[in-house]
Amino acid sequence: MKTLPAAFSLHPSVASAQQEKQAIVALESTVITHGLPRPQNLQLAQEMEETVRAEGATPATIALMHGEVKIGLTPAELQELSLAENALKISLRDFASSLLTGKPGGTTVAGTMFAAHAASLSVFATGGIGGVHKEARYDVSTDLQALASLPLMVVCAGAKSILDLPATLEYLETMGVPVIGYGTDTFPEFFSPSSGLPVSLRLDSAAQVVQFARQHWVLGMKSAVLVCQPLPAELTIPAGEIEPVLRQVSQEVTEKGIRGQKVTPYELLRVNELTAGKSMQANLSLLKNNARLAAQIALAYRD
Ligand code: PSU
Ligand code: MN
Repeated sequence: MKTLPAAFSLHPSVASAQQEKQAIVALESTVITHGLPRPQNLQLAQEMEETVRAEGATPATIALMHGEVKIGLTPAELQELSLAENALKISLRDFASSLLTGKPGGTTVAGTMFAAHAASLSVFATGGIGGVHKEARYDVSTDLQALASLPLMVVCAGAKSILDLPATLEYLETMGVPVIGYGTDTFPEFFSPSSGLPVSLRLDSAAQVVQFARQHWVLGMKSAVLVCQPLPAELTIPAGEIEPVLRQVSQEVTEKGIRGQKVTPYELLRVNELTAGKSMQANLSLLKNNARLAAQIALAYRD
């Protein structure tokens, strides 16, 4: 195990799980600080941790609090984070800002991957990854850069069709990131019906995912393995319903001049409002599904 940078702090349950070589699943926290409203954010965070534990693995929710990079939170810290008014959204450029100001921060996919990798964790569950935005194609999420350079298995539900999905997949291909369809041949589009865009490989079990990742890394590859699990079909929102919403939200982003880190949280909020909460229901369900699969992968990886 590597020595952790001084600002890191491991929750005792994560430290002992590491010592005993138990399965650990890293969980992100932008979904808590910027992705979901209160009180659903805290409830979801607790349920994701419970889901991981129910599978026999240890959850490590990652966040920046009190000037530390915390790998695993206490129940009180999770609650404090969920209520924070001044939380920052922490991608790679934002760690030092949070540590120096002491402002709490929810880590994005990129931020969580960075901290998880520094703490020698290999499995991470999230909802959707960031990608190339439709409104401005030069707005490319740091998540893609992190996926290109940090060797973790990242379980997600694909990406939202609010993004430019063909461009996002091209970027991942360019950067050498395997995109695994878990039980699917096509890239899942979050709560929308499938994109029809091909993944690089379909796999159907946690054991196969682990075998693939080991092979990828044994070769010396440095990238993540992105595991994309579709939402159950009954929870997807029909194309005729979701597409006008996505178009409207995209137009609002352009008209209001929303840029940078604010784009994704604005879009999530508006899609939820315009679908009368359906998108959030789907989101909550897929986040827990992903936590479960990540735990199964972490268990298989330990063997
Ligand atoms: N997509 C979602 N829900 C989310 C995010 C993306 O459906 O909560 C969050 C994730 O934390 C992701 C981040 O890493 O937004 C991407 O933000 P940006 O585009 O600013 O990199
Ligand atoms: Mn973005």
